[in-house]
Amino acid sequence: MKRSTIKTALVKGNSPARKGARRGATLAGLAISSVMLASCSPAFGAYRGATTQGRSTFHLFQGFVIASIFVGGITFGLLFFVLLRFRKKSDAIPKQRHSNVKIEILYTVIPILIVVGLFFFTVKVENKVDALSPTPNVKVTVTAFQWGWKFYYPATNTTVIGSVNHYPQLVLPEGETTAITLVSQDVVHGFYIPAFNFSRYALPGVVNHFDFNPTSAGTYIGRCSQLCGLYHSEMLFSVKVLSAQQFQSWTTSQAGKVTA
Ligand SMILES: [Cu+2]
Repeated sequence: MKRSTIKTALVKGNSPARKGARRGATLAGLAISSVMLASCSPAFGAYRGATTQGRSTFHLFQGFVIASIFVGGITFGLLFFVLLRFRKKSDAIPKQRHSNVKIEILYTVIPILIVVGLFFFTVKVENKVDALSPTPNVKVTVTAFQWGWKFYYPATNTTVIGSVNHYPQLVLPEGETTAITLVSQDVVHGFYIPAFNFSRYALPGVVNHFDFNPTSAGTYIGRCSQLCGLYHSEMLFSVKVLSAQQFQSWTTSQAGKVTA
């Protein structure tokens, strides 16, 4: 093929490189669409959240992952397009230009808008997770200590206390608001319930308040998420979410008791 013919083909956009780039873009598009369509609401390996608060955190995480798939897809798509479209085809020196102000403004403004968007949704969800109900149905004081947890229900004077050999259970009602007061008796601990997408420091001298609105009955694992000493790994507990009725009978049966 003559050089002039190749040149004409390039100008007309029928070059093999262009076809390759188009094929690459189609494949990238298909890969992204298949990830999106694999499930209507993919969890991306996260817990879906067994409380209304945890559910909001999950939706925020989902949004972040979807945003990163889009950004990554566009970035890699453009990268491969440029690699294929503008690879060396002849010894001719390509058209030289100093800068492209429009593109520079575009790739500065778009990332700023993305960060502002992510920040906006993060603040919105954090406010929702930290919101405290003025009229909680149940109150529990959680005390972290080396190396266990104490759950105290002031309304019924019920105490559930754990030890290194016995993991305590925090019992909560489903569909109701439980106000938790979190304190530490000695060092810094971390009150972490993975299925609730929730973790908060238990700090000596600091009183933390937060609400849980469990949405599904079941038993969930909880643990200390802050290295707090020799038996830190033994600072496990469980959370049992009962129906409101079952919870009522549990509190009645446990009134005034101290259980380990
Ligand atoms: Cu701890």
